[in-house]
Amino acid sequence: MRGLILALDVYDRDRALEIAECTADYLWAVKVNWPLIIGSGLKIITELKQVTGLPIIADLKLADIPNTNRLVARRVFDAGADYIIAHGFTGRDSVKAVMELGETIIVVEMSHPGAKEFIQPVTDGLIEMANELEPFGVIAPATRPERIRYIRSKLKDNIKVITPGVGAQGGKAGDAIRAGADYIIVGRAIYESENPRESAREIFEEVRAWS
Ligand code: OMP
Repeated sequence: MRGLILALDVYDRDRALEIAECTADYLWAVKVNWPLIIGSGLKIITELKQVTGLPIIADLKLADIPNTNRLVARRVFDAGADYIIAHGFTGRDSVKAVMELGETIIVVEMSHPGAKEFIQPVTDGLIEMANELEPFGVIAPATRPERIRYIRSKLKDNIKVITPGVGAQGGKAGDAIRAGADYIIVGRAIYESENPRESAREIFEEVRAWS
């Protein structure tokens, strides 16, 4: 199964709910990051679930000691998040603290240019950890389809590859899917569009065409 994830990086509650509702038909899940949590509070997770009926991914990129990761993750899962994104570079114990509470997605490489400085050199180790812990999925860059292909080739089949970087960051949904992505994350190309529903539909069709 392939699907589209909306990165709902707006501050405002009403706008977030409006965009999520009008695009929901084309989404597999809605991803909530710090901008929306800071702007609208943690309850936005519960509200988005009610309005869309879709899984909610809390993209907190947790990167702390196990106890702090646990304290944060517990409240976020309690609010209704179905998945939490955590960094892997903090080590197995920190990641396990999140995984013990719910479904987890581990960052093994990022989509921005700076990811080449420190994250890409340790991607192999992060993949190894993911294969051992078997999280729901890993984050890989849609801006570098060759890296998606590489990561997919090293990863156990039951671990999903989830790729941000389509649209505003220059990646293409079709390229990412052909390289092995299971899910495409798109933010600005949808929520900054004059017609978010139509933009979501177009990307959804592209994902479907290459699936
Ligand atoms: P747009 O660039 O607006 O499509 O948004 C991309 C979304 O994916 C944002 O919420 C980012 O925080 C997130 N993201 C990346 O862009 N790159 C990464 O390497 C990882 C993530 C993520 O974990 O979702």
